[in-house]
Amino acid sequence: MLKNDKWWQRAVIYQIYPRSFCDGNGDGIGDLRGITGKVGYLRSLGVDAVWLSPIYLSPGVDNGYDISDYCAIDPVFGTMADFDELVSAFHNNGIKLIMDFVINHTSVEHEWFRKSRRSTDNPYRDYYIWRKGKNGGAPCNWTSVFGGSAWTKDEITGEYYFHLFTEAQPDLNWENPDVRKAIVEVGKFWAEKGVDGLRIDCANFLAKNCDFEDITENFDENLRKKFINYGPIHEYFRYLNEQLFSEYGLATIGECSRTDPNEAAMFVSPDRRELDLIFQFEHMSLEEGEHGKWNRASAPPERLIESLVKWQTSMAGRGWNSLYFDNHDQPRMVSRFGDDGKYRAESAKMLAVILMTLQGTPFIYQGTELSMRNISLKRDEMNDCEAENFLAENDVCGYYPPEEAVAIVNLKGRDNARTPMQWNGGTGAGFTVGKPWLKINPDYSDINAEAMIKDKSSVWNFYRELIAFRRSHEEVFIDGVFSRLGSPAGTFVYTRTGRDETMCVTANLTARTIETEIGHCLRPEMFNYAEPPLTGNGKALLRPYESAVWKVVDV
Ligand code: TEU
Ligand code: CA
Repeated sequence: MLKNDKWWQRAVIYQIYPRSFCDGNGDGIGDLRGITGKVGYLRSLGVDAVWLSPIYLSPGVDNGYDISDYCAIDPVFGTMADFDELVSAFHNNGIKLIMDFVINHTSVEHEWFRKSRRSTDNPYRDYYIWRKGKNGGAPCNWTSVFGGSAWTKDEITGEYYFHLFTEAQPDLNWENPDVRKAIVEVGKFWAEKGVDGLRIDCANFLAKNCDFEDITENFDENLRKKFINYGPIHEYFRYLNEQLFSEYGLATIGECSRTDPNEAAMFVSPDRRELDLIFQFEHMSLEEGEHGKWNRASAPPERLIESLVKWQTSMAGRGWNSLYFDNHDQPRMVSRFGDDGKYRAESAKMLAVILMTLQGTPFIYQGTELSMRNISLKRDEMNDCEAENFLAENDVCGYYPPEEAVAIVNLKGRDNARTPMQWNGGTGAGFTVGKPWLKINPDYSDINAEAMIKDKSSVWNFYRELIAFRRSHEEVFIDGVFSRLGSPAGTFVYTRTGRDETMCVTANLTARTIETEIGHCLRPEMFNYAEPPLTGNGKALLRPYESAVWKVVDV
């Protein structure tokens, strides 16, 4: 019997970015039938659930995170019949489905917004946030997450609407109970189609301080306080939980950037009946500087380790952690936290060991199981609206010389995660027979699923073994208490102590060989070099990016 026995606590979840996963009809864009064709692949990898990034009708300004109809499938991805087929294929293979629930904003093309903008007194006006301008400009000086003003003037009524993201993504007005009800109806629609869970986009941004006063000092910090984990946010989630999540037994994961463990517990403590999990961002924000994420810096491994330890210990007994090192908004994890050159395979496997053995629910982003890497794009090859906004702003403000800005986008930008999945070494990488919508990483001749599945020592096979290993030691990896042991900087050594067994994990996050204490009586179970780390006198010698899982055995 597990203490934490909910399906989403036991699951390994795989994220699919549909546009880049598999193209079923040769138009260069991934689609639903492409995904259905890969259910066998997911099953053999061993994942329990899939989180699907948006597939709803959308003009595609933010690749589907700008929705014009919540209850329709975008034709680029297929039809509702294709969706129903996908749900059955997943369920017949024991895979649950989590949909992206983008409820902070819609597209400007959504019917609600088209009605809303028509006049100041129409019934949909209050579905969005409209204000009169001030002194010939925007109602206040707040900026959007993607740069530029958070307000856009609409010619029809001469008023401004509020948007935390691009101007094509107007924010819904969550203060309006009709909006909350309408969103519950959307959720019900998908729940009735058999969906098992929701990943809630920008979950902690829904409530805003609608006084919209100018920010006069500490701009970034004070701006965040206006809409991150603001005021009534918890009321909204209790309402959604009562009306929707609990009603249909949906698992929920809220995307919550800039949230500390205490705030996190307010979302995920079971007694609060709000969300099951959140994606917190601390370990994704360690490198930020003056221009936010647009910064060359990388974080020293010790900072990453400290952040992981902080969340392991502070959430224990209070709420469940989600575990991830990348997603569709982040650079590739092996390029960011490992070494995507000489030690690509070793460092990808080392990160996988940590991902699969900390307490929480691990998320694998598509291609990470292949150790897919960042790509280097020229400015005109880029697609991401966030990068585009930053580069345009940089042209005006000159934060960086233009080539430097492009280099930074290549390090930190979201297109890195969105290049097509590399299925084989043939033309189009097995992703498409057409022209791919975004450049395929030229490394696909070596880094691809077909080659890696055949190679017993590949990153792919290591993921598969780790998932199976985790499952066969479920009690210790799910319920077991986490405890960090002292070890030299750049290494991460911890134990998980369960009812019947204790596991010890040793990981070297650097390219140096480092000796660390590990104690006696450890039996290597999983390791990322051909043989386990060299041990003697209670010490282990960890080669570059070497990691292992050890079982503590009786003397
Ligand atoms: O991201 C929300 C978010 O906070 C982003 O600013 C994220 O931190 C950023 O992309 C990282 O650089 C969600 C989605 O995951 C993202 O793909 C969407 O673009 C965004 O919402 C708007 O819907
Ligand atoms: Ca297609």
